[in-house]
Amino acid sequence: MAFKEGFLWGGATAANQCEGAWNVDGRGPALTDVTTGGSVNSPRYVTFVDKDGKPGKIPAHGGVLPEGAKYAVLEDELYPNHDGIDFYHHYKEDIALFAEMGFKTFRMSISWSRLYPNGDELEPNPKGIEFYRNVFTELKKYNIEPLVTIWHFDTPLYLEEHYGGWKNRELISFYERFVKTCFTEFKGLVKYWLTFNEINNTVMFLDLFGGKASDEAYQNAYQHLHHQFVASARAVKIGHEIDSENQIGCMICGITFYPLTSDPKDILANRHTWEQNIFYCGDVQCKGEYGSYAKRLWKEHNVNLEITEQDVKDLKEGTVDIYTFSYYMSTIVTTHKVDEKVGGNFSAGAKNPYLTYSDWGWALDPDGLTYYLEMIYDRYHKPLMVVENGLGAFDKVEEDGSIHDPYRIEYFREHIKAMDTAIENGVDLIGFTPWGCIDLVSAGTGEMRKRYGFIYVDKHDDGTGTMKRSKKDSFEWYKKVIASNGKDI
Ligand code: P53
Repeated sequence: MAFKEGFLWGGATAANQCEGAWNVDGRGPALTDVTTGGSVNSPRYVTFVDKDGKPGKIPAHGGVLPEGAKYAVLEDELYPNHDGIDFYHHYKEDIALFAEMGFKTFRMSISWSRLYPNGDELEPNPKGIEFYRNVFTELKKYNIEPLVTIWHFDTPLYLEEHYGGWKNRELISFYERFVKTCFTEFKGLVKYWLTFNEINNTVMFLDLFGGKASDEAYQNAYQHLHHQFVASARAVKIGHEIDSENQIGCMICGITFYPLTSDPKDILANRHTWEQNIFYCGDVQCKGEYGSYAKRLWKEHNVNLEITEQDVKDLKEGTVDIYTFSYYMSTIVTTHKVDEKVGGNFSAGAKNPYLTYSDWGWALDPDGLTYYLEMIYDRYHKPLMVVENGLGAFDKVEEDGSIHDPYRIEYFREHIKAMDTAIENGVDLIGFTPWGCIDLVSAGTGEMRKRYGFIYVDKHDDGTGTMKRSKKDSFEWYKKVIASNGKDI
């Protein structure tokens, strides 16, 4: 096995999906707090009251709030992110379990609205800072290096409502204030940072799943992204100024795209899909400027971006130190009509006859991970980290409390082999943090029953559960993998 000495084995989570304590110690709400639970067949909804005070809901992906409506928590709805798995009150117990598995690193995110409840305050909430300092100190106790995502889909709700979210340039300065606080307050405790989780989702999810988005939707998405690129670049600069030890990365939702046929039109469409969905963001964040194809993408949807001279300078000066990404699946691109679609959530494309699919319709494709790693390393020559990967599955608790999850072990075994191959082939891969190392709320469907963890949490979709933690079979297996630095899989 080719994993280097000091390879960062660990696990990954996000604040809004695990912390719970959504309104505790001065935390303000985020969009996820007005988002209901869904399932593979039914979407999550965002809830609101309209201008006449009548309750209503819109689909979380692609829904548009009616004129004059306000986001609201409704009485007869369930909001899984409100409780998460209550990491807020269980972090010591959870970190002890991570340490038992031998984690070298732990990926987590900071809830923006825990530090700045509305997002536009001048001073942070001391209780929020105290919580994260306690978590980082606890990790240090076990020599676990925190890997901190600054923004993981959870812009404070107030900024969404009063400023219109990221399509408003003002968000850049609020984010800047937030990151300055993070870098200053947690200096010496945290060295690895990611500026925006799966930044490319904003444009990738526009038309990946069947429908065609409007030009206006593209305009907003590209302007939103531009503001996040500038915010990210400024964060990199600020982070380096505050502590030259800081290693700051981008985070891309890594999907490997394949053409369905050898029709040159499919090959070209596939290349263009990589450009829009994957390279567009990585190129700006790694190379400091838009790719040559960006003009074509904007033209296709009549997009006119507002880009200032200062923006161009910031992008150039704020390139990331490392490239990180999530990897769950590959997807098929074609210009041809297809009979059989995959179904499931986030996977409406053509079915790949060479692959099998998870219960949520996600293609299981370890070779796609090797492909992605090799392709991206060759493009940027920056250290890479796979900061999410894993199998969302139904787990069964046996009468004696044990949980047998050989399917998860098998999944990871194949993906670890895929990483090993890429390293053998020259890729500088420095870390691996499987997603939801402890069960948590799914981002896509809001479910608890879509479980990823080595650690099981007794929490269910109807809101019941004791929050008790227990080890699945994969827990001991992963412990062995880490202890042998990836040799004993
Ligand atoms: P869930 C879609 C496709 C690939 C990754 O996803 C995605 C999504 C959005 O759901 O998100 C990442 O929970 C994301 C995590 C998320 C994880 O993948 O839908 O960074 O927050 O939980 C897994 O199964």
